[in-house]
Amino acid sequence: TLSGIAIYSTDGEFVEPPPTVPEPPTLPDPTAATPENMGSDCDVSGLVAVEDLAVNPNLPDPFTKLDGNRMTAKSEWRCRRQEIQREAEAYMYGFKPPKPEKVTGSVTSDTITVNVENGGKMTSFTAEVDLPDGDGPFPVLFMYSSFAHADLAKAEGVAVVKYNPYDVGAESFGGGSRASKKGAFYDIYGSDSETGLLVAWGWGVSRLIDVIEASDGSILRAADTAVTGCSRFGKGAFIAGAFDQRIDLTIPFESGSGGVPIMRGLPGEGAQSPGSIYGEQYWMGDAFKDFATNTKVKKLPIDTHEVVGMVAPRGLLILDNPHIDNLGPLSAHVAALGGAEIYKALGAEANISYQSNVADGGHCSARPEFEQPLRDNFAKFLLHTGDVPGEMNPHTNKTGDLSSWIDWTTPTLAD
Ligand code: MCU
Repeated sequence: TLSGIAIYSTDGEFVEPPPTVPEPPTLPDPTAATPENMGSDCDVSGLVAVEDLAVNPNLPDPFTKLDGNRMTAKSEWRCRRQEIQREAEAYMYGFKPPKPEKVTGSVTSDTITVNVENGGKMTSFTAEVDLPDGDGPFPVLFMYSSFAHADLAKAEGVAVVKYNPYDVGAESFGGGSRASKKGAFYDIYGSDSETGLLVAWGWGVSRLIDVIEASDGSILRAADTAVTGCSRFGKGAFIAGAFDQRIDLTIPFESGSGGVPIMRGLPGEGAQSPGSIYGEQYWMGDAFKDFATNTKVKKLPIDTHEVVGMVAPRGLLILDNPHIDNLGPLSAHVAALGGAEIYKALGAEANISYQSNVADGGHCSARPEFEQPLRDNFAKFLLHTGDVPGEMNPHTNKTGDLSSWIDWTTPTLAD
């Protein structure tokens, strides 16, 4: 970006620097859409310079394209989604690079090894495979570190792949910092990459999928994948699923600020603030610094209801906790409701679920209320043995009101 560079004309007069316009990464082959990002060939122009963004206290209209026209057909979603992705990258999370030049590795019944080469740099990381009983190949649940219901997944016939996100992007206690980012992602893209941890961690999941895809398919099924994590890893699981369209089911668990909850709602319910999520760790990209106050966050041209929409029409099961205000449970429900309007417009309303109607307030704990939704979602999106429609089931004390946040209506889109 060009911000902060003072430019002088030849006679020494100060010339206003051009506005900061975020630039998408250069793609190896801009005409090739990939299964990971099916809109990567869309021409996204018209991202607004940070200085020119207007304050909008409401949730932006997901259906208005960057050219100012509203969507009229479902077929426009592919490239509209790409616009949302580029905005999400440019203002919130940092850019996710396309698949590296070379990804190799191996899948065994206990380990996945990933080796990456790109631009003359190399790195590698591993993940632990935990297979259920019976004969494979099995669908896969990528689990960021741990998951209270991992045993349920295995009992349903889903392999659990335990991934340590800190191998791919280290937090401060692992020696990383915003000024000197650390981990496998940053080995390749540089310790000064402007991309935050949430996208870096998601990139790691994408590379695990690459390796499963390239394997002989006898152990794990690349075509049936899910991702979950809780708390900071709930933020990560949400972003992994939003940014890789190969992932069939995304399960953010008590993700809190920086995850599912609408950014604009955080201050009002006393949740972790935009400033705090920017400062605590480098979860968000460097670009989020321009939005990291309760006032500036209203200048974001998107909000997380549209990141929810990036998952559409794929499976999304949001597991939340209404008993901890710091997590922003009202804001999470509003994001789910706003995102569900995108699912509706695409005819995929049955694929999104929200469950926070739970008794136990313990952060990241196993809960009986989560068991049936998990079984139904595994059956529908991973095992192909069921088709139960998604359900929105917020706790009565933390039920959001979407109408107070929007000034747009959901269009009927042509097929
Ligand atoms: C809810 O996720 C985070 C939260 O954003 C942080 O402020 C806190 O320090 O850690 C939470 C977490 O990851 O807990 C395991």
